[in-house]
Amino acid sequence: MSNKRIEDRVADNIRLLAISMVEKAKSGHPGGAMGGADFINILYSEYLNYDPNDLAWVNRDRFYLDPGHMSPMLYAQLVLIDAFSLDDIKEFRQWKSLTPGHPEVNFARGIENTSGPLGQGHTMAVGAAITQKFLQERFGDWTKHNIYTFISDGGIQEEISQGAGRIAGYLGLDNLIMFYDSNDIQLSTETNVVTSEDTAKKYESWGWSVMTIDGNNPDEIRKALDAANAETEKPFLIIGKTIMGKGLLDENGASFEAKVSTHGQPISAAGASFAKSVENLGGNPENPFEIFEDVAELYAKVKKEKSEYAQKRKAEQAEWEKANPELAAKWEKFFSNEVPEIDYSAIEQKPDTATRVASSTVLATFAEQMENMIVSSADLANSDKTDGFLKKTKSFTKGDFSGQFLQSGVAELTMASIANGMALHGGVIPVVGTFFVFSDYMKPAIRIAALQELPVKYVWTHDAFRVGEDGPTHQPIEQEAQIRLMERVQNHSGKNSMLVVRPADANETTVAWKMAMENTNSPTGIILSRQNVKNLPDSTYQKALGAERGAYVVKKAEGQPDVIMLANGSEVSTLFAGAELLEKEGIKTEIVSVISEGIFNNQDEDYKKEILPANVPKFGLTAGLTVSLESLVKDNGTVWGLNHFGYSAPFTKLDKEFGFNAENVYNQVKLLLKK
Ligand SMILES: Cc1ncc(C[n+]2csc(CCOP(=O)(O)OP(=O)(O)O)c2C)c(N)n1
Ligand SMILES: [Mg+2]
Repeated sequence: MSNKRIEDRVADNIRLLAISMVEKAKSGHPGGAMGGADFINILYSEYLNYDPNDLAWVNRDRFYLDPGHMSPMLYAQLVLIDAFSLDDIKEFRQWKSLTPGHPEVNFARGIENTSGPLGQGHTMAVGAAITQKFLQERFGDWTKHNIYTFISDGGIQEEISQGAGRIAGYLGLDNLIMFYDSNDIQLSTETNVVTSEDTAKKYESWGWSVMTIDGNNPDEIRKALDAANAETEKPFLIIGKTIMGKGLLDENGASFEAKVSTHGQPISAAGASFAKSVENLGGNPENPFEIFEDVAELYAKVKKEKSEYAQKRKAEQAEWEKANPELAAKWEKFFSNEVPEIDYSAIEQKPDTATRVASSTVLATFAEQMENMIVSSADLANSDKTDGFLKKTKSFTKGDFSGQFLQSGVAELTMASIANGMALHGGVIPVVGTFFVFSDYMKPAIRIAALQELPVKYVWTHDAFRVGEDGPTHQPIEQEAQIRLMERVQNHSGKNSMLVVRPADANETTVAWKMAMENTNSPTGIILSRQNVKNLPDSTYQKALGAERGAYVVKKAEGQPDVIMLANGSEVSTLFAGAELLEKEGIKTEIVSVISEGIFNNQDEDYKKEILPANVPKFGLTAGLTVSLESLVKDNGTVWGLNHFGYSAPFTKLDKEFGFNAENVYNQVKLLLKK
C-alpha cells in the first residue's frame, strides 16, 4: 500500500490513465494533462457541484476546458465519476469513440464544451458566467452556481483572452473561477521564448483577483479555491505553477519532467520510460488502465456526497416551483429550446427601408416579447441597428444584469465566443451584431458554434460594396461566399451546419428573423443592407414567407420565361429594374429570390426543378464573388458579380462602375440570350 496522501494518489491515477490512453492511441498530449491532474481532482472531489447520476442537471456548476488537447486529463477525471468507462478511454481518438482527440460537447457525460482552438474555451465560460448572473437576477438565489474554467499558456497568449479578461473584469463576474495551468511550456518551446509578461498584473488590471500557487500542491489548491469562492466582487484567477509531465521517469529512473517533448506525443516517443513512469505513478505496466482501490473508494464517497447535495438543491428548486408557479413556468420555457411564439405577421415594416432598419424593427418586437434574448454588439449598436433592441432594455453592468444587452466593446471574436458560452449554458437566446466584413474576425467562433450545433444568431450589416465611401476595407466581397460554405458543411447530426439568410426587402427581413428563430439547432447569420432597398413589387409578409424554402419566385413570367434571374438581398430589386427594360422588348423574365442556398438545396427535387428548370437560361446577380450563385445557375447561364476589391466612393457611383444597375442587367441578359 502506498503511503502517499490520497489526493496525490488520485492525481497519480489521473496521470496514469492519461499517459496510458495516449500510449495506446499512439497519439495525443500527455504532458500538460499530467501537470493539471492535481487541480482537476481537488475540483471534482471537493468543490464542483454536480450530480454524478444526472450530469446535465440544470443547476450544476460548469467546468469549461480551454486547452482541448488536455482531453486525457478530463476523460481520466470523468472516468473516476463513472461518466466514462475504462473501455471508453481505451478507445481514445478512435473512429466513433466517445473519446475524440479533443473533447466534443456532451452534457450527459460531463463535457460542457467542445475545445481545441485555444482561447475559446475560457471565453465560453465568460458567456456562461454572464448567463448565470442573468438567470439569478430573474429567478433568485436558488439558481446560483459557479463557472469554473481551466486555461493554459496557449489560451493566455491567444488574443481572445484580452476580450474575455476585460469583459469578465468589467462586469465583476465573481461567479467565474479560472485555473491557469502555468507550466512554462508550450507546443514548440518554453514560454520564455515568446513572452515576458506579468500575467497576474495583466488580469489584475482588468479587475480580477489573482492568486499564484504551487499548482501541484493540493493544500494550496484548496486555499486558492476557498479564496475564489469567498470572492464577491471579481472574477478569480488561480495561477497554478505546475510541472509538465509530472511524475515521468526515463529508462535510468531519472526525472523526465518539464520537457517540451511531452506536449504532444506518447511519453515513450518523447524519450521517457513508459514502464518506469507507470510504476512511479503506482500503476502496473502490464495493465496500466486501472483505478486504484483507494481512489475508487474515495470517489464512491465523493459521488454519494455530490449526489446527496444535488438532491437537496433539487428539493429546494421543487419548493420554489411550488411557491412560484408562474416563474417556474417561465424557467421551464427558457430552458425548453422551443421556438418562441411570435406573431411575425403583426410586425409592421415601413416599405423601402434598409434591411438593417427592418431588422431593428423585428428586434424591437423581440425586446418586448422575448425575455430570454440577450443581444450584443461590438460597439456598433447604432449602426448594425441592434439598438432597436437596446432602446427597450439596458446594458449589463457590474451587479446589474436586469437588462438584456451586452456591450461587448470592439471584440468580435470574443463576442461570438461569449455567445457560444451563453448558448451552452442554456436558458437564453444570444444574438450578436457587427459589420459583415468583420465576420472575418468571428469565424473561429462561428465554426465552433456550428460544430456544437448552437443556435447563436449573427446580425451582419453593411453587406456589400454599397458601404460606399468607407472604401474597400469595409466592403465585403468574398464574405458571403465564405460564410455560405458553412451551409454546405454537414454537422454531426447530418444537417446543414449553419443557416445563412440575406433578405431582399423589409418583409423578407421579418421572414429571415422567423427562420433564424425557428432554427434551434445550428447558428444563423442574417446579412443586411446599410442602404435603403426598394420593396419588391406587391411585397407582403405573406408572400415573403416563400423565402422559407430557401428560394422562391418573386416575379412570375407570363407564359414560358426566356430567362430566370436570381439574386438575394438588395440585388433582387436591381433585377426588377433590369426586368422592366427587358420586358419592354418582349423578353419574358422570371425572378427568383434566393435567401438561402443551403435551405434551397435541402428541398425536394420537384420543387428545385419547378423554381429553376434546367432548360431555361439563368442570370445570377450578386454583389460578391460569383461562386455564391454559380451552383444554382449551373452551365445554362452566367453570374454577374465582383472578383475584385471595392473602392471608396458613393455607392451609386460604384453601382454604375461595377454594373449593378438596370442597364447592365439588361445588357448582360441580352448577351446571355444571344449565346
Ligand atoms: C488557436 C490554436 N492555435 C494553435 C493550436 C495548436 N496548439 C495546440 S496546444 C498549443 C500550445 C500548447 O501550450 P499550452 O497551452 O501551454 O499546453 P501545454 O504544452 O502546457 O500542454 C498549440 C500551439 C491550437 N490548438 N489552437
Ligand atoms: Mg503550458
